[in-house]
Amino acid sequence: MSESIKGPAPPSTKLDGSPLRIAIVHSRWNETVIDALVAGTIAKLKATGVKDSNILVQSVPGSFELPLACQKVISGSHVQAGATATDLLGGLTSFTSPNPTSRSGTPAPVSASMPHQPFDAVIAIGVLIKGSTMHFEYICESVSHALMRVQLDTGVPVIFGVLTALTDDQALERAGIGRGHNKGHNHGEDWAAAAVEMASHTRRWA
Ligand code: DLZ
Repeated sequence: MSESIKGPAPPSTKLDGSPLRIAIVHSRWNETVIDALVAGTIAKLKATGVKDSNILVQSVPGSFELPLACQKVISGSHVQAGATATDLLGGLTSFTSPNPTSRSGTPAPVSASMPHQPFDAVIAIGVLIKGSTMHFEYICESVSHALMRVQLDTGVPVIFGVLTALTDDQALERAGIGRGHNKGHNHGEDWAAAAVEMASHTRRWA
């Protein structure tokens, strides 16, 4: 069988994440897949030079909650300097360590003296797997439209890291943890690269 031609071409310039602040907002539905995707995303962000301290991770219950959380994370980062952490997060108080192994542990509180620092991009990660009702279709449709709206309304890139899989295997393979001999590819790596590239572009376009 011939190899697939699908996938992104590499960017024309080397990705440099060293000056960037990136937020990851992820759902908790289908946790095995989510964990692999978030880990892959973080690993690639770091590989491009994004500093540990500039990666923030926020979880929400399900994919339906991603757009509002992304909007709050972005708008929270635009409050005036000197705001408290509570103001900064716009009510979202469970930012956790970027270390994926500690994501399910007790959330680390954000320092009350945390200065105002906007995010250069937000990566929304969710895993929707089709069931026997129309739930999947409604959530896929509304979440993809709403995430697009958040990025256009705010001008901050929101990376679409939402898998819309018809089967468990499709989801596992797109997180690089397929059950067959082909483990697949971790799409979190692509989302991280897209975030760094779009964040760099929008810094220049500002
Ligand atoms: C309810 C639900 C269902 C059935 N399936 C998924 C899913 O596959 N992936 C996902 O991220 N979330 C799912 N949810 C939860 C919804 O996204 C949402 O959290 C709830 O409807 C509460 O608003």
